[in-house]
Amino acid sequence: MLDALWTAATRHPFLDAVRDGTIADADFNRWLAQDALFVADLLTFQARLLARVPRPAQGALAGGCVALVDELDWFEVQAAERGVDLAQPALEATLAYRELLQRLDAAPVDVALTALWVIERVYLLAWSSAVSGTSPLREFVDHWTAPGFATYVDALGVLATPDGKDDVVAEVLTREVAFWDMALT
Ligand code: HMH
Repeated sequence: MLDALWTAATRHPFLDAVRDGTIADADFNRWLAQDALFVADLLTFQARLLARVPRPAQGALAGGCVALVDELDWFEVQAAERGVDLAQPALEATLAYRELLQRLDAAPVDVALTALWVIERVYLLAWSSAVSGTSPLREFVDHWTAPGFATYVDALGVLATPDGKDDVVAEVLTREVAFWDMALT
């Protein structure tokens, strides 16, 4: 059941259309604005998690927070280039993901760290499926498949303890599928 969810969250018509260059601007721009909102929510979650992780996890978590701040800058540049107004209301899938992140604030640290690893690993795998070399959206694909991002995901993997945590893993993956679905509606 988890395998099927990993596949659904990392192989999606949205990503196929990005790879093939057939994605509609309106769909891509919708994803862009909602993902900027998600990244802001993720930063809130991660900053709070940083405050309670054990000492050996602080480096990866703190580096990730800085990367998310840089990412919000990057989203603003991309949105400006594409003429997208980022001041948009959060759609249903974004709100549902926000609700999950807020619940994870109160979850045990090991559960929250495992969720964070899934959140990032799923993005690395998802965008890897959109690699083509010719996509007009190559800059986005390159961003989410960069070696530095893969290294970060590996570092989170060392901290994650997914055994026996199928419920939270499934919940994150379900939110990811809904996020791609939203982009294509
Ligand atoms: C929906 N999941 C979603 N957006 C992201 N930017 C990431 C994961 C990775 O940070």
